[in-house]
Amino acid sequence: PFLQNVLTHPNFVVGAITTGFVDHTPELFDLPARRNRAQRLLRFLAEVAVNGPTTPWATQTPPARIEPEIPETRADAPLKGWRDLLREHGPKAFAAAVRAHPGLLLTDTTWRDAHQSLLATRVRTIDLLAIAPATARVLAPAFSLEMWGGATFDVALRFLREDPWDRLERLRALVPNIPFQMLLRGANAVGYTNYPDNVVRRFVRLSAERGVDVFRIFDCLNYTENLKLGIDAVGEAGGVIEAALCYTGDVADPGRTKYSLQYYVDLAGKLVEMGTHVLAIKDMAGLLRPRAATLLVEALRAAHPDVPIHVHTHDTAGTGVASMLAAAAAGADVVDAAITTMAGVTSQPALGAIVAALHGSERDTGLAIADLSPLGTYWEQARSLYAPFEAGNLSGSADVYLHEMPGGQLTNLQFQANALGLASRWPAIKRAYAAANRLLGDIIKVTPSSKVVGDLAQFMVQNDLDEAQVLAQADTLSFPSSVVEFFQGHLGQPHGGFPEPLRTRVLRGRPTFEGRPGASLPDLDLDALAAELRKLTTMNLRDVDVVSAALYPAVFRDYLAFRAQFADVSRLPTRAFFASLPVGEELSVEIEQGKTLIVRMKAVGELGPDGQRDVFFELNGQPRSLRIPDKS
Ligand code: 3PY
Ligand code: ZN
Repeated sequence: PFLQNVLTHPNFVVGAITTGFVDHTPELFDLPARRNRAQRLLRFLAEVAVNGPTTPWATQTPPARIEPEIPETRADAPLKGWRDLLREHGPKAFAAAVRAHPGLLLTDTTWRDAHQSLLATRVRTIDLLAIAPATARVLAPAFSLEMWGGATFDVALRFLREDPWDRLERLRALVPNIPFQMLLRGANAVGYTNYPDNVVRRFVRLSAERGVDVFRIFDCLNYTENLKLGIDAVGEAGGVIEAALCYTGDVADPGRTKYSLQYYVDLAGKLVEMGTHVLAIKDMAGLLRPRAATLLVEALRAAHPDVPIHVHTHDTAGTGVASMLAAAAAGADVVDAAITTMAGVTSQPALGAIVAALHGSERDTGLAIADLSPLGTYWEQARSLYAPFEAGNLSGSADVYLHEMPGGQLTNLQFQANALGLASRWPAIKRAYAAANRLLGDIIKVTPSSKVVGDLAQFMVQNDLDEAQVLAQADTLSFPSSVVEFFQGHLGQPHGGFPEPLRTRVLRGRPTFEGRPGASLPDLDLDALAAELRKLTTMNLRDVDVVSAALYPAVFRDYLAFRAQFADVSRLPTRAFFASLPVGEELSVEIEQGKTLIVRMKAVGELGPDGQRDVFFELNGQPRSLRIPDKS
């Protein structure tokens, strides 16, 4: 097959072969995939040794040299949990049982939002798998584990070079008992734009089939037309529908009237009418203060006594635990928290703190601090492997009440400002963010509407424009495309309409959309896409891959090319994935269950006249070497 590949390779056919052909053309090695897996992983390690990390770091700090302590689990203990009830009796009975449960239930967000908010979403499957058996046991009483959705899908393919579906399937196998929860961006699915309805439906159906149980569905403008698509798709797939009210403003402040208690109660009424099984309050920035939590939960509880209420917040200012306790006292059924060593600041409030606070009370969570301890220890150590991606906020900040940035975006914008050498402008960016929000009409800010506000804020800082200047010069400024598209109606219709005269001045006659933007998108021909992808890869193409390609066309093609060149790098331990393997250090890589490679890097050679370096390894005791072009 190797010879066959050489003979039929397009470069060979057209005679474009150079002496480096075989080295530069790794896809020649595709067919005997098993045999060449080891070779391709060595190629990856060699590539990182010569040219540095394939995933750029955000800080100067390397991954720690540590093997996180994995708690022992007793294989004999039976695994039971809320998922058993869900599977046996369905979403409606599940919701009723949750509502009837006296204690406060918890969702652990460590596997999704916590690392999205603290570590740029970089946590890899291998480190989730290591702690999954212990998590399945310790958190068996939990409502759910949030482990997918939001940015995890994109970042897995784009930066971690691993398959998000594979993550879902492998974790599911280790955690059969606790419901898995994902964050679905309504018509934006797990992306940043509107997708055709058939893509959203197919994505949701496959997610449910592969193991997602609870779907938290939100829309970045709380636009019910967009929400309806997600709600219907989850309903058709048989999942638990958890439609979310995205929370902004302050319902306890009589001076902030745009997003009032009545606004949220009305919205909740529509979501219940549309068939949601659970109501989520999604406080993506951490603005829900304890008093507001009391008012909001009490109002929703009074309006919908039978619908479970699930509250999500971020601990950005430090009020997270207090707000969740207030929500619990007011009648919330479930709250989100993160394992304590992955909690706080822009992440969720600390799970251990909530458990301790309610211990012995009517709302006791049924979890014990001592049992949680090994999970905390594991994450404390595992987190240090991700030091290159630490957002690095050493404390919370009550500034969030002024700028209202979502937790994930806050760290992301800081990351970008640092990368652009604009770290000293960070205070200006925060002020500009608040100003941009006012200019846009005080909108709900969450992916992707938060990006519109962030883009306008950066534009204002870069061009030294204040709020009044933007308004005065709007006719002539060349606004970021996300801002123009927002005003055109590409995200949907904001509560209270678009601000005028700014909209007219920004659009200058460009077309506008009324209603749900996705409604005018034709269905995507998924069969044609599958056929096209088959031409690109010799990999066994699954239905889920076609959906990945529909959601992220360029990113997925890039992932396929990477995978052909370097095999499944998700099998590499995290330190070896992010940083060059130190010479002499032994690495063990389980490429499939029971099949382990022992790799030792022996040396990186001098730069040759052809611009390449030899990298010498020992693979299971045998010498191997690879030539890698030095890109420096
Ligand atoms: C996401 O969309 O990724 C979010 O976490 C929104 O809060
Ligand atoms: Zn969040």
